[in-house]
Amino acid sequence: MQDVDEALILRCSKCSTAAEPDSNQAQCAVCGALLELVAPPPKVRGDALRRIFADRRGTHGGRDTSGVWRYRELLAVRADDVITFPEGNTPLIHGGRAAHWAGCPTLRVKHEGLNPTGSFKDRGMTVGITQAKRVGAWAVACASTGNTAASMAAYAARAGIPALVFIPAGKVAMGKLSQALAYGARTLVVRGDFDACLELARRAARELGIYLLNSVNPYRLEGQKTIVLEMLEQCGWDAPDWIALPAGNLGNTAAFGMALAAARDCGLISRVPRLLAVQAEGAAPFAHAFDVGFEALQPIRPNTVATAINIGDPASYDRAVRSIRETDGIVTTVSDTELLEAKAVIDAAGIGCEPASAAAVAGVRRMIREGVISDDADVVSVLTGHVLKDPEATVGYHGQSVPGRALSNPPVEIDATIDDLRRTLDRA
Ligand code: AN7
Repeated sequence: MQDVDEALILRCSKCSTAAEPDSNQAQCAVCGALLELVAPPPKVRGDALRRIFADRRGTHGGRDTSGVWRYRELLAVRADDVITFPEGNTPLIHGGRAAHWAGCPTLRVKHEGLNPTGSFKDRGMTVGITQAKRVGAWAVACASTGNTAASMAAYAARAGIPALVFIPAGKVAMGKLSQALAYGARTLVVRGDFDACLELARRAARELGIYLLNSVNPYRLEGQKTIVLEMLEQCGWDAPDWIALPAGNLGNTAAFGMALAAARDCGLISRVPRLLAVQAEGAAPFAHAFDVGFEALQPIRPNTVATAINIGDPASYDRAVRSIRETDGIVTTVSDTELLEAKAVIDAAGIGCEPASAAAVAGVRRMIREGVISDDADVVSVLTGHVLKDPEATVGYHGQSVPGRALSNPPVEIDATIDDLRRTLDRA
C-alpha cells in the first residue's frame, strides 16, 4: 500500500507550474491562481479499495479510526505521523420533519457538526496541521468567520504550535469565538469583514513566515474531500442524485468536486451526483456568477445572519466553478428568513445545526418548489456546523414571538409553585 507518497506534486491549478510541496505557498508564482496537490492514482480500485476502507472501520486507535485518514488512498497527502483527534465518522441520517418541510420525503443529512470541534473544518484541519508540523511551522494562522478559527485553535493546541486567528469584529457567533479563546489561540478581532481578514492573514503569511491554514492551503481541501467519500460509503457506494451544501469561501464546493472525480475515476461510484451549492441572498457572489454562465466573479459587500457564509470575495472560486461544471451542478440562493425557518425545522427534528448549514436544506426546498429537483430525487444535504455554534441566532429566533414564525418556541417564566405550573400548562 502506498502510504508514504514520494510522488506527491504541488502545482498551479491553472497553468500547472510546479511548486515545492513542503513550501508555505498557496498561490502560483507565475499566474497567482491557487495551487493543487496531485498524487498518482491508487494501485487498487473498485471493490478492493472499498474493502480496504471498510476493514479499517473495525480498528481501534490510530489513523485508521479517523474518517479522514481512512480514505488516504484517495487523498494527495503523506499519511505518516498524523495529528488526528480522530475526526469525521459523522452520521448520515434521515431528515425527519425537515425532509417533509423541504418537500423531499427521503432527504438525508450528513451531520458534519458532529466533528470534534463542531464543524466540517476538522477534516481539513487534521491534514493541514499535520503538514504544518511536518514543515516545522513556528506558528499557524487563519482568517475565519469562526469555524476555521475554532478548529485550527484546537488542532494547533494538540500539535503544540502557536495559533493566530483573524476574525471580523462583531460578525462571529459566540460559540466559535469562545472556542478560539478556550483552545488558546491568539485571537485578533479585526475591524473589517472576513475578506479583509483573509487579505491580512495572507500578508502575515508572506511577510512574517506564518503557516497559513485557510482553505487556500491545498492540504485543507484534501481532507475536506472525505465528507463526500465517507457519505458515499455510507450510501453503500450507491451515489445520491444530488448533494446540497452551503457555499461561502467555496473551499467545500471545490473539494466536493475533487472527491467525486476521484471516486468515479477509481471505480467506486458509477455515476456522479449533481452538486447544489446554496448561498445566502445577501452574500451570493457565486450564485450571481452562475446566473451569467460564470462569466466573471463580482465581489460584493456581504450581509447575512448566517455569519459563517458572510463572505463577499470567495477564494476558491475557480475550483468551485470547475466542480459545478463537472457535476452539472447548480448554485442558488435563499433568504435569511428561509434559512432561519429551515434551521428551526432541523432543530425541532432533534438534529440541530447552525444557520449557514440550514441554508442548504432551504435551498433543496426552493429547488423542489421550482421543479428543478424532483420530489422523489435522492438528496443528501450536508449540515456543516453544530447547533451550539450560534446560540444568539437560536435564542433570538425563539426568544420573541414574531408573526410568521410558526416554530418559535419562547421560554416561559413561572413562579416556583405547582399552581402557577398548572395554570401555565393549562394555557398551552
Ligand atoms: C458552518 O470558518 O469560511 O464554502 O472561516 O463555517 O467551504 O467556505 C466557514 C465556512 C459553511 C462555507 N458552513 O464553507 C470559516 C469559514 C459553515 C461554515 C461554510 C462555512 P466554504
